[in-house]
Amino acid sequence: MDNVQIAEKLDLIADLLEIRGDVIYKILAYRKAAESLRELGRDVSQIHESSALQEIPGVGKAISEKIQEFLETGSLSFLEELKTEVPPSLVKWLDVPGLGPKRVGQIWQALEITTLDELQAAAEDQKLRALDGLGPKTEENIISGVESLKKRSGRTRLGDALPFAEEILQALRELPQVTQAQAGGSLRRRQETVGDLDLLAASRDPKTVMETFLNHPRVAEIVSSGDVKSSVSFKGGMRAQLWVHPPERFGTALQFATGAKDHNLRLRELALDQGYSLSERALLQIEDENELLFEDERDLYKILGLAWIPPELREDRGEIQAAKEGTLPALIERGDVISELHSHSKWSDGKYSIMEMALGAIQRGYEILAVTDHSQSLGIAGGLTEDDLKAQKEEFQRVQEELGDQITLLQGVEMEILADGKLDFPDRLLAELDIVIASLHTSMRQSREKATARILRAIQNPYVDIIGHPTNRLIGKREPADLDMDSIFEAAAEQGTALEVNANPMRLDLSDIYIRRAVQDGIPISINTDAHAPDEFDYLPYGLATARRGWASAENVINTWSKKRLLDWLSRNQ
Ligand code: DGT
Ligand code: CA
Ligand code: ZN
Repeated sequence: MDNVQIAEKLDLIADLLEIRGDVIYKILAYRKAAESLRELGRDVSQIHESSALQEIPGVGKAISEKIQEFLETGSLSFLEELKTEVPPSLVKWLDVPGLGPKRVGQIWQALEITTLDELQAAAEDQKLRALDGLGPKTEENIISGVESLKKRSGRTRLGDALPFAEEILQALRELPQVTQAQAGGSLRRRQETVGDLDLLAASRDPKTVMETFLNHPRVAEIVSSGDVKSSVSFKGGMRAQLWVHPPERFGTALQFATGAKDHNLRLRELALDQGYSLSERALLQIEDENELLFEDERDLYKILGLAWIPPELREDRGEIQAAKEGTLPALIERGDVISELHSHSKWSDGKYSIMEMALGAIQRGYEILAVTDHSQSLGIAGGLTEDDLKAQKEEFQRVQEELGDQITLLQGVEMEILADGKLDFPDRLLAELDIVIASLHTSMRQSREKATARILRAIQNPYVDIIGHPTNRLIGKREPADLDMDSIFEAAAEQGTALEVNANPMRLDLSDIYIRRAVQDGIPISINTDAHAPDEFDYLPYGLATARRGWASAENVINTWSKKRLLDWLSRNQ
């Protein structure tokens, strides 16, 4: 069992205790321990082997014994007993917006129902209003809550969906009958999660293409199949449809399937104004019913008088107007990025040396690499003390000497913003470092006021260059910290502190909407992979795509700035 699996079990215990109505401090203890385990950065079984479980923050005697039982037996008798008392399916109810543990316990005990479907049925049959404190309004909220929950679950993170789709598309591209194959939908728009894959292929022989698709070894079930459109679900649960179009219609079809729906609606209105009817198949001149076909979707946008709109912008957020006026931003591209400013080595919780990380960065064409290991208070993630930093500096100098002008290394730190708002290092020490990222990793459940004050204090420190993964959310796993983003943007704009777009596909933090706002407010953005190994430098495209969805150009992103400009900026307050 790894850290995340055990953390999930501890959270499950907390949920079940909460539904049962146990005292809150006991519940919080389990949650705190789960959070520590997730953020440990070290294998909990190793810690157990060196008998140091109780040194993990938030892990006392009782919880350490439970972790030990998990590690040694793979299960926990306490949890098994608890499950016989409180059905674990009730935990799903907690995800229904507005439904707290107390209510869950009340409904379960009064109506003796345990599943989400039963809950929905009870609300629809108006059985809840008979209970103490519940009324027709609660029933309505539960019905719509369960529906949105069912819609939400089953989405796949971009980082999983993209390589998967590429594998399927590659199999299609290898067919001689296929002239091109691409994904449309939310995947092509690089949304942070995707519902299903919308795949398109251009071919004059749709039958063969469909056959290859339906027989792909990853297909678990064929939902529907036809000559030009089929729908499947894959092992692991992802769903996809494939359309096969003749090459001369591919551009129009791809445009349609890319969406988003609201973008398409607006485009269709625009076409109508110009006397065209736009469909998935063609642009029809209404007057003479002449079909205009587009192999390349660029020509479709062109004939409508629009600049080609990058898919990441197609969300009906003003992009069609901008394309009409010729004011679309020149979005940032991979080739613009020359520095990586957030990475870890084995000095803290990374797995590779500074030299190995540097070689990985050189291989990927970077001019500058900052290695920013954790600071002392994240002790269990191997956080560095002042003395460690001194020793580390010597290693930086040695590696830099050896590598010469192949790359410029920056010694930095990813400094903890402590629970009470203090920073983990004094200014005197920060002033000596080349770059300082300040991040929040712990005490995520604080009030909005407290959590916001922590970030503000970091922004206002003149030595802090970047706020790392500002909301600390994990997509589908952990809600963002409750922050007053208005004050954070205001402070960052005033101080000129950069906000990070963390490219790890679990994070993508800031997210697109906030990036757009940072761009509008003139706040510097830094796109970083937070790599703990050289391979993880390859998360960059996810960060870039998210920044593009936020309308960011190269100019907005400090990782594109020349070495001189970046170094000047880093020493702006020294
Ligand atoms: P998803 O799968 O939930 O992540 O989101 P999308 O954007 O991939 O949406 P999906 O899979 O329902 O549909 C794929 C694309 O097909 C969508 O982005 C645009 C197009 N589309 C679907 N339904 C309609 C529609 O009713 N009208 C128009 N204009 N386009 C549609
Ligand atoms: Ca889709
Ligand atoms: Zn980091």
